[in-house]
Formats: sequence, C-alpha cells, structure tokens
Amino acid sequence: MSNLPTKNQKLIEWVEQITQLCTPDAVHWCDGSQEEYDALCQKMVESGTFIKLNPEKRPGCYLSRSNPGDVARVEDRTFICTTKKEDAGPTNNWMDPQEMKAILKAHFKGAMRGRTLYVIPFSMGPLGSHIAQIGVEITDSPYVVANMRIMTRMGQKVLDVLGEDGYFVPCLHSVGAPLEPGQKDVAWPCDKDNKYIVHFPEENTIVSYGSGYGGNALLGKKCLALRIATNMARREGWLAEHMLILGAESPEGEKTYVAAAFPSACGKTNFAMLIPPESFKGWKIWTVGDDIAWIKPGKDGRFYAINPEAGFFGVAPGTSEKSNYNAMASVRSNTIFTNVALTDDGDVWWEGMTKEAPAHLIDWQGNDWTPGCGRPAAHPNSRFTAPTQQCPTISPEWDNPNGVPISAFIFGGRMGTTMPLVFQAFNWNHGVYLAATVGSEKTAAAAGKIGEVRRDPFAMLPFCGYNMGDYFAHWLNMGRKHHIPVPIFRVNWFLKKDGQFLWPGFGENMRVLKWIIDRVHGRAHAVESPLGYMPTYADIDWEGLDITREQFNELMTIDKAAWKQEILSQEQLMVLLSERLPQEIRMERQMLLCRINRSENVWTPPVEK
Ligand code: O2Y
Ligand code: MN
Repeated sequence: MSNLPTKNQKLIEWVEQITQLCTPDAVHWCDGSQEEYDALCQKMVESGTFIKLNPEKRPGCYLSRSNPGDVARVEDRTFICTTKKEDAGPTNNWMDPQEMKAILKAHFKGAMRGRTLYVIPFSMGPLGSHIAQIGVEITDSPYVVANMRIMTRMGQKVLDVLGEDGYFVPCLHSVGAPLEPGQKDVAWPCDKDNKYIVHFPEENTIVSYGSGYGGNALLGKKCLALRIATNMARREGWLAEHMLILGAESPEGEKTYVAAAFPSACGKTNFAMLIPPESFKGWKIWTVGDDIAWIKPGKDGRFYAINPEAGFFGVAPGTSEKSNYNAMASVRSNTIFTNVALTDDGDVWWEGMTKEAPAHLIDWQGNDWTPGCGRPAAHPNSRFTAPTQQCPTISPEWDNPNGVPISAFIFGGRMGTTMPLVFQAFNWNHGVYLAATVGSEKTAAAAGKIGEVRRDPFAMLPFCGYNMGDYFAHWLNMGRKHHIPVPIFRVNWFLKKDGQFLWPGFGENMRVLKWIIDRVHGRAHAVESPLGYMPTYADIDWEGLDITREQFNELMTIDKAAWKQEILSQEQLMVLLSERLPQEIRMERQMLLCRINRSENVWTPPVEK
C-alpha cells in the first residue's frame, strides 16, 4: 500500500473496492510517461490489438480493428440514472439508480479476471485550471489507456494536482470479457450482448460496461465532459457544450473567439481547422477545440471557454488534404487509427482520403479489399486519435487555464432547404430558441421520411445529462444573469438545389464567419428579416468567389410556406418537452409565426441603395 502514487484516501479506497469486485490479475497505476505508453503499445502489438504502421510513413502510429459489433456510441444503451425519471427527461434513457447499480454490480463481479486493472488519473482541461475537472478512469482495456493518454492530460501530474483530498469524478469501465485460466484473448474484447453506458448525475459517477469503442469507453469525453458536466454546469452556473472553439485573427492582429455547435457529422472538425480563402490575406484561424467547450462567466462579465480535451477523436472518412489539411497534418505521427484500411506499404487509407483508392487494401475487418468489391474499406465511423498539439493551427491559447473570451455562439444543422445560410438572433432568448430548434433533415438512411427534420437541440440531444427543458431554462438563465450578452447566430452550410450543394463550404465558410465577426464588433451592416438580422449581398466579402446576387438570394431566401411547415413541425419537440418547456421558448415560436405570417411569400435580402 505504501508505494501507491497518491495519498488521496478516497481514491485509494475506491480502487481497492473495485479491485475486490472485479478481481483483476494485476493493478497498474498509470504515470502517463512515454515509456509507459510505448510499453503498452508494444504489448498490444504482441496481443494483436495494435498493428504498428510503417514508421517511415506514419511514425509512432498504430492501427486497431474493433469487433464489428462494437463500432460506435450506443445511444440506446446510454442511461441517465436520476432518482426521479423527470429529471433525466424524455430525451434520455432512464433507470432507477438502485436498480441499475444492482445490474451493474452483477456484470462487474469478476469482470476483469485474467486482465490488468488500469487506474487512469486524468484532467479535463488545463491542469489546475479553475474551469478544469479531474476524473479517474478504472479500465481493463490497454486500448483505452493509450487513447486516454492522447485525449486527456493524464498520469502522475494529475495525481499531484489532485493531492490528498482533491475531488475527482470516478469513471469505471470494463470491456466485459473476463478470461478463464489459459483462455486466449481476442484482439478486441467486448461483450456483444450487454452494453451499458451509465451516468449517475446526482453522484457525479460514470459506469460503462461491454464496449471498448470511442465515446462508450473513453469516459472523459462524452460521458464526463458532456453528460456529467452539463449537470455540474447547471448547478454551478456555467455551460458544458458540444461546441468547437476557434479564434479568428485579422490582418491587424485582432483575435475574436467563437464557439459553434453542430450535430455529430456536420463538419465541426473542418470548421475548427478552417483555412481562409486566398483572398483573405493576413487572416488566420486558430483551433482551440473541435468538439467540446466548457464555458464560465469571468469576473469581467464575459464568457471564457476552454477545450477540456487534449486530442482529436476525429472521423476519418471524408478527411483529405483538400477537405481538411490541418487534420491530415495532425495525424502524420503519434496517432491511433481505429477501423480504417491498411495499405500494402503499412500506411492507412479511408474513403475520401484520395480521389482514387489504392489497387489493394486490407479492409477494417482484416480482409482483402479491391476497388469495386462493393464494401467500404474503412468503417464509416472509423476514427483517428491524435494529439491536439500536432494541429498546425493549434491556438497558442489552447492550454490557457483561464480560457478564451467568447464573442459569438454559432449553431447549425444540416438542412437541404428552408434554413438560410446565416442570420443573427434578435436577442439572447431568440438565440436560445434558434438553438433549441436546431435539426437536420433526415436522409434516406435515417428512419422516417426524407425531408422530415430530426431535432437536435443545441446539438446536445445525445449528450445533455438532464431534462432538456431544464437545459433550455439554464441557457435562458445564463442570459438573464449575464451582463455582457453574447450574440447568437444560426448557419446552414448544406442548402441544396437539384441535388447539388448551393454553398461551397469548407474554407469559404470564412466569408460567413467574417460577417459574424464584424457584427460582434459592431462593424457589419445587416437588415431585419422575419428570422433575424441578415447580411445583404454587399455585406459579405465575395473576392475570389463567384457567387452572383441571384445565387446569394437562393441561399438567403425565406420561403413563407416552408417556414410555416418548419414552425409546425417544431410542435413535436414542444410536446415532447412540454412538462418542463420554458414559456420563453413557446413565446419565441409564437413571435416567429407572427413575423412569418406578416411576411411576403418569398423574402430575399433587399438590394442595397
Ligand atoms: O462513435 C463514437 O464513439 C464517436 S462519436 C464522436 C467522436 C468525436 C466527436 N464527436 C462525436 C459525436 O458523436 O458527436
Ligand atoms: Mn461530437
């Protein structure tokens, strides 16, 4: 006992209690060193969990292939266990905490037999920052340890900050695959029949069983930094959000930080790492974070944001030198790839990485693959885990314990019709309503009719750890309490006509961002539309991009009939959340309906005089 790396009694007792329950063969306290990481990776190469990539092509990189039944977050197995069901709300799976604990206890009994129990002390946010939180994950997965070392600040330095009586969030994880004496392990152990991703927000604890993949297993990310942190933030008066953070630096050196929320798979990483078009000489985008923001009011009345993570767990397919040069640069070394394809020369490949696929690959399941074989080479949810610091545009402020001041919130969904390219909310409450009604049009792959909108309020549907109605109320409260209101914008990069995107997106989004930045600094003109403040054609910098006034009008049209339908379709969300839906949200919807009813059938921005 005396050679333990911490004197934190609570932690020591918890590790002891879990060790007794799970009966691992060994216990390893992670120090977070390079030597420890290298030794673990080597062990995983030997066990078949990792394939070492060609060091000349991808130095320090590994490929891992998951079990085909364990390839993504499992929303239907994710639970919020509060004493009262209403506190979890209708958008979360709920179970009584005692009932759930009994189920979990049965699963965890002896669950780590034949394996090593790893203790991972980690910090979400810069070490010692007043905005950061310490967690400790117990896991029996070396893959999780290696990923957590990239995704968080991890190891002895965290125990040093934790001290003898510092507070930590206990996060318990097992792949749920104990080994009998002499039983040979598999490359990706998991429990194919039982998966539980469980949050106890009243106790700030997390328990995850049966999956080794991504958000199910790297418990600092979606579980702590969003589902548990949303609860902490509500209690303590701050915000835990599914938002990227970027800083835009003008040629004059003015830096403006914005936080932006988009549903999963809407290009958050691309926007966070945007490269401005050539005509934007002297402009620079700095990446602070690509997925999660913790935002606290400062003493000066402004909101300050940190990225609680230290790595990118980005989706690989679609990422290329063209679509996201900075992401590709981030994964050149020291990266763990999961479920991508392996090239004949020991490198990685995925759909969309290059125009032409290599003539031969080993696919994500370890099988031979050739172009035209009818199967994807990489799994659509294949991932790279890369250190934040390897991004060429990483902000010099990304590790600042005080965070960066946020000047605008941006919300966007994936809408092929109806939702214009950009507009600004009239005020905070209106902005909260716009964020609350974010949605994406269903594709053929999703259940339901094409064109129907799947609501994803604040892009937080899978990540809000309490009743979504209370979450809206918390945002409204933050606006009431806060004396420097942050302007809120809605954007939509995904408008389509005849099946073609109307907006080029990627780096060209800088043009929209520039208008937003100029608005927050009081420099940009806008007109009042039924939806909010909008730029006219002349308000956007078009140099170097061929967008005519007619094309701009298509991007900014407000179609009365479509909007009446959109407002009507929000009814489903309002009914679902009705028990705790703040009056302000209903009022904003009513006011929008009035403005739309009074507007012309087709509204487009006026021609400037
Ligand atoms: O499937 C997973 O476990 C990954 S999901 C994910 C990963 C990184 C960032 N965002 C997400 C998400 O679903 O929003
Ligand atoms: Mn995300």
